[in-house]
Amino acid sequence: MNNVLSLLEDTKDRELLKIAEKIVNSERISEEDGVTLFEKGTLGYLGTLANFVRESKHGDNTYFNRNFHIEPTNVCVFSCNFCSYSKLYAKRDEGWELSVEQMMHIVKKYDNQPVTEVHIVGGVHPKMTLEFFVDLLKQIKSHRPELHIKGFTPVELDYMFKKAKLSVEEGMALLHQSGLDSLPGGGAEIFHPEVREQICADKVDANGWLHIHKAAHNLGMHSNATMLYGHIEKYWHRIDHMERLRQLQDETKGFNTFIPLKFRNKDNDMSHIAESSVIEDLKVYAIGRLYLDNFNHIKAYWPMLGRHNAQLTLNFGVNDIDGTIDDTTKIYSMAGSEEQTPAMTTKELVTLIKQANRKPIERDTLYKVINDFSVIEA
Ligand code: V47
Ligand code: SF4
Repeated sequence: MNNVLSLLEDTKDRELLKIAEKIVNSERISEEDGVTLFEKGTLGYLGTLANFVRESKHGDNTYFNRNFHIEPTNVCVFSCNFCSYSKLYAKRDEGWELSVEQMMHIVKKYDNQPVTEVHIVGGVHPKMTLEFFVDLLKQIKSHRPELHIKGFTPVELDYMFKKAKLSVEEGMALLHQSGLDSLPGGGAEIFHPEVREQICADKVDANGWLHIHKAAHNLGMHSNATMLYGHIEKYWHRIDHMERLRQLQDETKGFNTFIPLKFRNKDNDMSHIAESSVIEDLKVYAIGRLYLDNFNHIKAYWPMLGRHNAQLTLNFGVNDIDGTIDDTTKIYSMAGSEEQTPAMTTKELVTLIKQANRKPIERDTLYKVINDFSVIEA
């Protein structure tokens, strides 16, 4: 423990030293501390501390999951300014909308593949009702009962529950009974209304997002949380966002993973905003690790961040790296991620993790170990 502080002995700033002491003593840092970390923390300082926390929790274990994605539609009634889908509602003919049958065809394509999870997320199409998704969930479960279904953001859920005239609790219970196992982290963006009203004014607000995750947690489901950073938000908006997540996690313990998502600026209404630097990206991951002391896992989603930068994050608090099999999720390639090529193979991902001197561990959605690739060949 003292080793970590001695590594930081060149840090002259008293405030930063105090925060470092809190972290090595497992004391929670305050919102003010969080902002100070963004304002003054150097990459070396933040990396040392985030790595200390990461290794205390997980050693070198670096998790990944074999999953595939279904995007039911890219048409969306909402108009988030950062989204490269949103303009499609007016020109719906140019978008796609999959029938339950077409989605089942995708599920069946993976019949003989060792995937453990399907991640379902897309735009909000008025024709895709709660009933439609209940049918989809039931069909997936009857075809492949052990496949974990992680699906729908509170944006999609809020819309379908309201349309079905059900409360959040009733709607969540119905989906859970129909086969939905957990919720992904999307739709969170930045919670604070000062930012939210400028980037995604018309969709579910912070309280609505948190309410839906809480309802899922109360049913025993787990979920993830994201934060879309690197656009118009200030440091304190990021901390406010993480604070709201930390508070709900104290209450429910239902979150598995925090996933910072780097804003990409191609073909959307925020294209004039420059993307964040790699330095800033690494700081966000490290501070996420330090602030969210009650989250077990911090995940880098490489299709969005780029595989080389994702590899770097493994020294800045990240212990999970997502995206294998055919993860060519279109929302990212449309938004300008350089990762347009098909997914990394398991072997490539294992190599990437080993190059960072970490242990590649294949997990299921709930972090049960499936294969330890530090002792077997990929
Ligand atoms: O909520 C949209 C983001 C999210 C852009 O839980 C953009 O395991 C950057 O949440 N630049 C949806 N990001 C995806 C998501 C996710 C992804 C991977 C794993 C998990 C998980 C969740 O995508 C949206 C939004 O924040 N997004 N447009 C953009 N231009
Ligand atoms: Fe619709 Fe989601 Fe895009 Fe917003 S981010 S416009 S809710 S698909």
